[in-house]
Formats: sequence, C-alpha cells, structure tokens
Amino acid sequence: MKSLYWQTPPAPYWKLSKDRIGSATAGEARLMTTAFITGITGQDGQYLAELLHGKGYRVFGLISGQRNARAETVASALPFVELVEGDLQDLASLIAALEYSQPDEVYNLGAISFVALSFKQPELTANISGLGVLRLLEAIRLVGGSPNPIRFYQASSSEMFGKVRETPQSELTPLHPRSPYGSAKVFGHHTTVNYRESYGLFACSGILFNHESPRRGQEFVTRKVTSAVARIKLGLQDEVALGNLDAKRDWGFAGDYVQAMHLMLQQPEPDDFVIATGQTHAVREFVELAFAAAGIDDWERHVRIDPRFFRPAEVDLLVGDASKARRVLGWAPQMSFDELVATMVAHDLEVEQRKLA
Ligand code: G4F
Repeated sequence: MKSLYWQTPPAPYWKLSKDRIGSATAGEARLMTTAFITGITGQDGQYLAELLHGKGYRVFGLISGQRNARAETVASALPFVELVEGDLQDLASLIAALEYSQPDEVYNLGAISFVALSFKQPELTANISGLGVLRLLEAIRLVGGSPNPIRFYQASSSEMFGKVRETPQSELTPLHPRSPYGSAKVFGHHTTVNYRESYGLFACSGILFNHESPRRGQEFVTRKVTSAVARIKLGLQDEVALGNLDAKRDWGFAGDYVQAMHLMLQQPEPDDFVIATGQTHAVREFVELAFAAAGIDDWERHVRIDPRFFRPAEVDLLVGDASKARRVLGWAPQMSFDELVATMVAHDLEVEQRKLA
C-alpha cells in the first residue's frame, strides 16, 4: 500500500518521469481516466472497481485505519486497485489522497452502511456517512480548483425516504428518514446538491434502493439468510434468528447498480437519479424463496423471531420509480429477484461445501 504521510505532496502522476506508474507506462497513464473510490472494501466498491478497470480506468481506493485487514482482501481480489491511505473523518488526509491520485471521477461509497449499527453509534454514523460527504466535497473543491474537472458521485440511499410519503418513491418524493443512518444520508444528499449549485461541481447523487450479491456482508438480512440456509441445508446449524419479516424492500443486484453510478458521471449535466427495480418483496418472501432454492420447504421450522433484530423505528415499505434513470441514462436492472436469491444461495452452498472439503 502506498503511504502518504511521510512524503512531500507528489507531482501529479502525468508529470512523473518514471517509466512505469502502477501497471501502466507514463504515456499510457496520461491517457487513462482515473477513478478514486471510497468504500473500496465493500460490495459496491469491488463491483465498481472491476467495472471501471474493465473500461480501462486507473483505479485508486481509499483505505482507512491501521493494519486494515480488509485491505489485504482487496489487494488480493483486486490487484489492479492502487490503495491510498485516508479517512472520511479527516479532511487533510482526503486532500492528500486526491492530490496524490489526481482523479477524473470520485465515487463516494464509504459509509457506516448498516442501519441497525447506526442506532448504536449515531455520532460515528453522522460523522462518516454525513460529514464525510462534506469533507470529500471540500477536498474536491480545494484540489480541483475552478473550473473543477473532478466529477463526483454520492451514494445516496432509499433509506432517506423512511416513512414514505408516496409509493413508488422517485427523485421528487419528500424525505423522512427513520434512522441515524438515514438522517446522515439526507445530509450528504443535500450537501451534494448544494455543492453542485454553489460551486458548479459536477456532483451527482444516486438514490440506490437495496442491492445485494454474494459479496454482501452477512450483517444484512439477505446474506444473513442465504448463508444460514446453506448451513442448515448441510446440517451445520438448525435455525436462524431474524427480526421483522414484514418489512418490504426493492431488492436488485449490486453488479447492475454500479453501472448506473458510472453512467451518471458520463452525462453532459450532473443530476440525481433513483436506481431501483420497481418491485417490492417482504423479507418473509426472501426467506421463503431462499429456503426453497436449497430444496427446503418447511422454512418456518428453521426461523426464530428474535426481538434483538427489531429496530427502534422501521422503514416499512420501499419501492422505487427508476423511470428517470431508464429515460436519461438508458439504465435498467438485468437480474430478477428470483435469480438474485438463487445466485446468493448457490454461492453460499459452495462456500460452506468448500469449508467442509
Ligand atoms: O438488510 P438490511 O439490514 O438493509 P436495510 O436496513 O434496508 O439497509 C440497506 O439498504 C439501504 C438502501 O435502502 C442502504 F442504504 C443501507 O446501507 C443498507 O444497504 O435490512 C432489511 C430489512 C429491514 O427492514 C430489517 O428490519 O430486513 C429487516 N430484518 C429482519 N430481520 C433484518 C433482520 N435485517 C437484518 N440486517 N438482520 C435481521 O436479522
């Protein structure tokens, strides 16, 4: 990993005289579009890095903390990503990271993204998921100058709709967050719009509805369920403890959703877009389908309701209207709900079987 703190600010990479920079020659690097991704260790960061690398981008990823264990995972899974140290809680480190990487596009996917955790650590959540957006925008404003060539993507969230005022939810639906996470995301969303309007930054917000994959963390309900289903199928455990099965979510595939992020930054004008499938399912349906995908019909026998997994305030129903994204970006989700559940269950069965072998 490259360390920034004991160096004087380096010259932008296109001014370096070295023969090779990362995996590219100096000449090649000059022609490559450069992306800078926060949240590189997460599901979305990894899919986005792969997408951009496939398009010929040079990709930098922000890594925080001391001996961050997940940095090693990224380094082996995504060897083309150039990791730079920095933290969304530390403006100076963001300025240094942007000066070092000289990005054309910045994708802010870093956040405390687990809603349940945000109730337990609300101040940390506000600091990283809310103020972190402000710090990154300030860093872009200071490093990019005026006119500012850096394009910015903010990972806004359907959690901002919270206690929904209308269904389906669109870019114009009023916001009513129901968690510290949702409130922090509202701040980040409005701040992004404000920097666009105040400083003319090319700043976009993607209001993404839930998006899942085999790379999803096991704290989220979908992966928690598919992982448990695999273990139950193989006789490694008998039940899974869950909270509210009645909540409804609009679940899509993360690999489809990162394409929308990239498309937003290729438009002639910056704007905000809802990204969703337009279909909603109860958690109960996800659970039933996941068990069925593993050939288990009596799912209720394996599910225990545990009050610990209920939240102080719940978002009961989310379903997005992504017609603007379809019209302007030409974006549409590719993977169906059934396919998503089946893919995640198949992946987790493979993971558990590999552990047994
Ligand atoms: O999987 P979840 O934890 O995702 P949630 O809260 O909808 O948030 C996710 O999607 C947002 C987009 O709207 C993102 F912004 C956010 O970062 C995150 O990716 O919970 C989904 C639903 C909730 O209603 C929850 O109460 O599942 C319910 N649930 C029921 N039992 C559970 C459980 N959730 C979790 N995590 N664990 C349970 O045992």
